Amino acid sequence: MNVVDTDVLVTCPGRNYVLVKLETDDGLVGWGDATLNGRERAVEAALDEHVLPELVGRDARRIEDAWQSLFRHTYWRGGPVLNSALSGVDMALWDLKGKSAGVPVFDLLGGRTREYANVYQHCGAGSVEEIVENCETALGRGIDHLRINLHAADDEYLDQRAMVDAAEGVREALGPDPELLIDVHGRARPIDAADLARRLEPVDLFFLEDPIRPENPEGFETVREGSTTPLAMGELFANPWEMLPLVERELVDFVRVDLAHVGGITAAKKLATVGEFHDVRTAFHGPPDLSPVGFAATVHLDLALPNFGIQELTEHDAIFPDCADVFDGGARFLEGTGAVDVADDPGLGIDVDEDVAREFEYERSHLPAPRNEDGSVQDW
Ligand code: KDG
Ligand code: MG
Repeated sequence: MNVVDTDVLVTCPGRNYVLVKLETDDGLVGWGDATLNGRERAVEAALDEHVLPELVGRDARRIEDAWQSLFRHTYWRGGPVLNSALSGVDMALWDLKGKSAGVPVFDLLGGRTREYANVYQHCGAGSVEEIVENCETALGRGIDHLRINLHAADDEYLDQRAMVDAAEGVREALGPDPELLIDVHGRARPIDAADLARRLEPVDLFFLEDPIRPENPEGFETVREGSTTPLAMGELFANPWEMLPLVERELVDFVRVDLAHVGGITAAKKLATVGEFHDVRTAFHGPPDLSPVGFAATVHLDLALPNFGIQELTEHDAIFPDCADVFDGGARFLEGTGAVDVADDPGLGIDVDEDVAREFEYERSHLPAPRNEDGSVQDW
């Protein structure tokens, strides 16, 4: 089962996705997701020029060996570009292994630990009334984990008083039952994040996500000491070792890494397993910039983990209808249950129509670039 051909496909059926394709000498095709929002072409070049040529002729069954080699033989290791490329390869190798064994990837990972993976939905909006309305729609579909971010106009920085007031308003309107989540997007300083987390305690959050920037994880000590609000972090880590101390030191309650950045199924599974021994659960990143291939890979891992916590939901076909023409299969929301599942098809259980994908050409895009009133840079 040697790799004989490789390709990287950048498609934009609503937004840009970077897909890795590996073909073996026994005629199998494996797909992986290497999308890095706003830097797609950099990953494409890394794959084309450096990563994929190294795979040709290799035994596709040796997933761990490929991971170690692609991570360590670069010498300059990690970083979002190289690790997104590695992540895409890793997913494609798991897809191939499942297809060759005739079993879904979750079976290769130890088999189901649950019948479905519960999800949370984004219900954020510009006012409490709109947030509550969105939450009620989600609750009507069986989703009882709700992200209630108050959105500022023009992506401006939001003061913490406004965030707390909004969260209190939403809790009051919805009552005690739904689980509520907030993503701070790394905008607070540790001492302010601790204050925010403490002031949010009466709202009884399921978790407060990315309270501080990723560059100085020691700041989590301050946040942790200041409050009992559960904490989540991980989407900005492209090197699994960046996440590790937060889990080992029990400074967070949820590992939120992105499988398309952290090193694929292989790296995310290892981090989740460390979490298992520390009572830390998973809440893997599942935004619209993760392709349906990456989302399927994430749900396969969710289903196999004993310490799965919650899965962020993206319904690609609903937000980007063209995705339905490019991707076939993958994870599906189970209407009325608040959960997602995958079919028992071999591998990741998702096909890509390459001809259609190529019709949706790459569109240059970048993430928002907010600034403070005085013109200085603010995190988005
Ligand atoms: O590309 C950036 C997005 O992935 C990010 O803004 C989404 O924070 C995010 C989340 O929690 O889904
Ligand atoms: Mg986030």
